[in-house]
Order: sequence, then structure tokens, then C-alpha cells
Amino acid sequence: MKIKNNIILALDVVNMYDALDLCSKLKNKINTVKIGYPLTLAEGIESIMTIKENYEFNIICDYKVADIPATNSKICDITFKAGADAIICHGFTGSDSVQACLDSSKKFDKELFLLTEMSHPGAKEFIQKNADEIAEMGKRMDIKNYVAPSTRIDRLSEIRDIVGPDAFIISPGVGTQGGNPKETLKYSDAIIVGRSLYESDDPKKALEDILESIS
Ligand code: OMP
Repeated sequence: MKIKNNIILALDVVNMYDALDLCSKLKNKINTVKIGYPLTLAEGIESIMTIKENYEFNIICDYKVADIPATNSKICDITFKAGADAIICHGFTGSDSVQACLDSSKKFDKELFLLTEMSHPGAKEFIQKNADEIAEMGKRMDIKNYVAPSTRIDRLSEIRDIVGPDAFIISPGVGTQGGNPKETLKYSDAIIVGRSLYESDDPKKALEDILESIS
């Protein structure tokens, strides 16, 4: 996936009007958006195609798939059939559950992102303790794409060391959660930005400021 300007817009708005308005304001500088539960639950899985019909964006579906293999297969199949270019799954469920997501992504010739350590403070309570092993599992399974936090650069760097230089890492937590775009991009291939853009009075200017800070 070629991500323009190494920025992914987290489209966590809750109606299609706001989603399309934001896409229209930022379309010249981005080509990849991440849709999660907020927009999907509010507007349906058709949100994927509605955005694709209006903009030629890559769409990463952030459904943090985390179930038994049989259910994961169904979730991923439905998401890819609905037009997603990629899906994010959790790793703590174990290799069989992740394999089901990987098999689905291969069947549809789409991408899978494996979430290693999360960006929020609560990630230290449980998931951080297993994040290295999750990343190691991903490498063993030959997974190419990972999600790792911009809020803890030391951990991002350690996860980069585990998955290796050829892996593709995208990082949430930039801006509102405290992560620094430029520092993050030393270890990560793209940053995920949500509230710093969609809660800004001037999202276009907010994006330009981020771009300037990483240039
Ligand atoms: P902002 O904090 O508003 O920039 O949004 C960050 C986006 O990344 C949201 O869509 C989160 O759901 C998502 N995210 C995290 O913030 N932390 C993670 O560890 C993982 C994700 C994710 O998988 O995208």
C-alpha cells in the first residue's frame, strides 16, 4: 500500500456528511483513510464504498478483529467483500485467530495489519507485556504489516527491531495522544492521525502543519 505523505487519516467521525467533508478538505494531501467502529456502526459497512466512490482512497478497516478463528474469518471476509483494502487484527488472541485473518486477506488479495502494542496508557497493564511476542509471532507467520504506538518511541523502536526493516509499520497516537510525528517516522512508515485533524477548526491547515513538521 502506497501511503501519500506517510499520513493516514483516522476517520472517527460519526456521520457520513462529516466524513465526506473531511475527505474533501484533505484529499490533495492524503490517499489513505482508516475507518473504525464509530463510522461503521453509525453509517453501516457501506461507508467503505461510499468513500471509495467519492475518493480514490485506500481504506484500512480498523475493526481490531479479536475472536476465534471461525468468527475472524467471517468478519474479514465481509469487510473485504465490502471493499476494504486492509483490515487490522489483534494479536493477543493467538496465532490460529490471526491466521484466519491472514488467510482471508490472501483470499481477497488484500492486506492484514497486526496490532502489537497499543498507544494508550492502559496498554501497559496487559498488552505491553506480550507485545514483543505478538510481534515475533507476526514475523514467524510472515506478516508484512504492523500497528505499533507513536506514544512510546522506545517500544516502537523495539518492535521495529523485532519485525525488521522490511516490515511496514503504521503508528497511531500522534498529536492528541502525545506522539511526535517526526520522531515516530524514524521507526514507522506512516502515522495515523485522527482528532488533531477532525477536531481542528481548520483541518487543512492542521494537516499542513504536520506535513511541515515532518518534512
Ligand atoms: P487520534 O488519537 O484521535 O489521533 O486517533 C487515533 C486512532 O488510532 C483511533 O482511530 C484509534 O482507534 C486508533 N488506534 C490507537 O489510537 N491506538 C492503538 O493502539 C491502535 C489504534 C489503531 O489500531 O488504529
